Amino acid sequence: FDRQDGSLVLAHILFAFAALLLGGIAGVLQGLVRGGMIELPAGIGYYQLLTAHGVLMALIFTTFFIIGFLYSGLSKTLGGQLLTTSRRMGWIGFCLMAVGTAIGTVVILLNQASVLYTFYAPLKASPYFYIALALVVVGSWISGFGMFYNYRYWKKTHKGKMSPLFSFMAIATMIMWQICTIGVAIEVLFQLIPWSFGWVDTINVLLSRTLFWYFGHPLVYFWLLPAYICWYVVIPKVIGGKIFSDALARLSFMLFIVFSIPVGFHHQLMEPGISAFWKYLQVVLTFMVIIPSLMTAFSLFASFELYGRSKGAKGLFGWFKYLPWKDVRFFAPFMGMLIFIPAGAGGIINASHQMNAVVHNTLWVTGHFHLTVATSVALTFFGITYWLIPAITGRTLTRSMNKWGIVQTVLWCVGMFFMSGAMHTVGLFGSPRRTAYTTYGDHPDAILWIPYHVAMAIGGMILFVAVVIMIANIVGLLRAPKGDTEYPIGEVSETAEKTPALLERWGVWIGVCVVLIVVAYTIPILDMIGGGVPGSPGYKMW
Ligand code: HAS
Repeated sequence: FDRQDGSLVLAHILFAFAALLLGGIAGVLQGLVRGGMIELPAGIGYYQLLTAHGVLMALIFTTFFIIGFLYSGLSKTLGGQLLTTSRRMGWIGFCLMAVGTAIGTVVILLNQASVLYTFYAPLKASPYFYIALALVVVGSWISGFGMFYNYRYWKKTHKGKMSPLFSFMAIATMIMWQICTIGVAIEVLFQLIPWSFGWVDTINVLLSRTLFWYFGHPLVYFWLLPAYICWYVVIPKVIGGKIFSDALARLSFMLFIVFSIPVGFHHQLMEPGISAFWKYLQVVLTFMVIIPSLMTAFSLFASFELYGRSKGAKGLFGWFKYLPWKDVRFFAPFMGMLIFIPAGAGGIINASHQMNAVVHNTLWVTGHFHLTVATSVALTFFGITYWLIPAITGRTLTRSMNKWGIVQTVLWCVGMFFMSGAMHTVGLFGSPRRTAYTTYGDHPDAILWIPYHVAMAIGGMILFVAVVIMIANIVGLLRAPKGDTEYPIGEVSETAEKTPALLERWGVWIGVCVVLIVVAYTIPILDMIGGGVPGSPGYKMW
């Protein structure tokens, strides 16, 4: 692996895990507070810690890890070395994001930004928190442009050729990211910053939430797609098999570009001010964005089965025992996949309007995203780390570190079982998300919830131990014996059909994406700017 590229990647990965550690400390503490097991000293607030936890884990850990991972794959698959300009842009992006993170973290720790990771108005933070967010977003854009620059150069110098699957997927992920972050950038620059500096007195809350969710839902796919890259491209190689179909993999990523953005209203189904018709339309589109995940599930099963059969497996699930269960590079992402089945089913429940009325703003939703991003995605990122760090530093994963990796994965799953299981269950009993410890004046319902909150805290403690082991594993990887570690990139199965050129015509797919965004958002946003839909959606006739 190119040494200069390796430094860029390593900086991102180490920064990501530093954020994970800090976010993990905040997470376990707020979990213990919520469970009524501790009280915070020195005037530290529950919401302050909850904000630090959400921002550092959901926004910072993910973004740094993803950009580092995508850069590594581009370096590997587009000729073994990044272009100098592209690498420089990666460093500029990294520095801006790091400065933004440092400012944001300080402001949160000073209790000047206890607005949670969604920073909904009318909760108001110090303007410097929003400036810090803007720096992170702008930094990620520069990194994204660096990737596009490298990719375009490759396409120009390889006329008529399909780009390598990893690089294609990385570019698709970043295109989605660049389009969706425009929403949050407008919210931050034109609404939150002027309002928090006091330049304007009021803020259009509904519009700000809408701009946030225009970004917020594709954000979850920005987390997911790099995990999918690992599942599609890396895992087949790790198990010794082949990628089932290049065309199917590319199609699923293009469908994510098309459908992942015009769906933000499914986070706002319970909000007045958006008429029922537009909510309905965006729920239909949400059901469309489930399709590429179902295609992914199909493709993964196919890869596993093809490999198993090539080894002589018989029957429907005979392939199961041929998978490399003792290899953490496979085991951690596989547990992520397995858990994504109930996690995704939970998402489909959330997206169904009537059921959303039951679960919205309850701990069920917190349970949902701890299975999706904090398990399926996080475990996959951990699995990647076990080969990525050795591959870029010229070291090897030892047997004992592999074993610790498996222990860490198992602990993560057990901790999440308690935490997310309790969240889902007590959410159905009505326990709200995002509240500090309270018995609501000893209300019988709230008393019933408490044992579940304690189970959540116990799960949180197990997860914290797993975070510490992960950090120790990373230190171990950095000091591992010198040697060569493979950067696993799978080959496509010989039986796969040829990939149609349409699947690399970016303009077509981005065009469809823009049309859908315009259709799904123009009228509702005009309504919001023009004073809103009169009455609540239930009273609207269309
Ligand atoms: Fe979600 C809320 C709907 C996926 C994250 N979601 C959230 C929030 C977050 C989040 C963070 O419609 C909270 C936001 C907040 O703070 O308010 N979500 C969905 C839907 C999907 C979905 C329809 N979410 C995700 C992913 C996330 C994520 C992915 C992070 C990475 N979500 C919602 C809705 C809300 C919501 C509403 C708002 C709730 C409210 O009221 O506030 C879909 O994309 C899910 C599709 C997934 C599948 C599963 C496919 C399975 C695969 C694995 C195959 C396994 C194999 C191994 C091969 C259909 C690919 C098997 C081996 C064996 C041996 C069996």
